[in-house]
Amino acid sequence: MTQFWLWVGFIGMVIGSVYFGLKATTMRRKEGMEFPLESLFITLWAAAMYLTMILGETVLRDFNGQSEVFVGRYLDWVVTTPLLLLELGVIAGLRPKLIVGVIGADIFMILTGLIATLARTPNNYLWYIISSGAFLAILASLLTEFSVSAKRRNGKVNKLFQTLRNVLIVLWICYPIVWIFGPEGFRAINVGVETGLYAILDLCAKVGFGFILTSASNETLAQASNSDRIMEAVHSYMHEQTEQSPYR
Ligand code: RET
Repeated sequence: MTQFWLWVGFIGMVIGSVYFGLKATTMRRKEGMEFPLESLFITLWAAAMYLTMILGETVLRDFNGQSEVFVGRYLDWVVTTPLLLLELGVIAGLRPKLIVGVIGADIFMILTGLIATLARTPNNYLWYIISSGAFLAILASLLTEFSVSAKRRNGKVNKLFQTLRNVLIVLWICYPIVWIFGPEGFRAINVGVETGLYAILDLCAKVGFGFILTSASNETLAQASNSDRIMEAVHSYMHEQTEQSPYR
């Protein structure tokens, strides 16, 4: 059962990689081609990490009372979730400093989540709560800073942002729920079911998310990629009094 779902995850990520790879090729030299490229690296790294879990290289056996601990999952997430947030931040036209801050919170969330997975009861719950704190901060920033910034962009880019933000929030919230009912927490679901749920979530959050993103028109992707217009607005605002705006 566990092995079957790891294969589902691996094959799904490979199919996603081929799709995003072809998409990046058709978009070469076009503005916004970083979106299929980023989606490609996300699914490629996930495929690699699924393979290490299939082959057992990133699986700890008989660890602290758990039969199997999948460290590869965290090696996947610590690389891919920052890239997903980067994509969303660029679409929102968010200031780079803020994107870096949110990515910092995200890496903190995944690594403290790994510690929660490795810790014994009851310390695992302490780390779970610490990790969830960072998760709440990320959710809050998506609903405030990201959303406010996206509203300043053109209608189509803002619409794309809102769709992706909503998909991301719904999917990401499922992860800590699976964790708490899984073998790391209350042990209500076994490792096979947990692996299946994570595989489906991972495929939706990576391949599904990337598919929605890269299915937007080339024009929308080019505009989403380009934040010059925002910098233009900032500059002209800052230089209004002194009449030194280079964009006048
Ligand atoms: C953990 C357990 C500790 C508490 C929290 C968690 C959140 C994990 C999340 C993972 C998202 C993964 C994605 C993967 C790739 O597609 C680590 C499960 C809050 C939100 C989106």
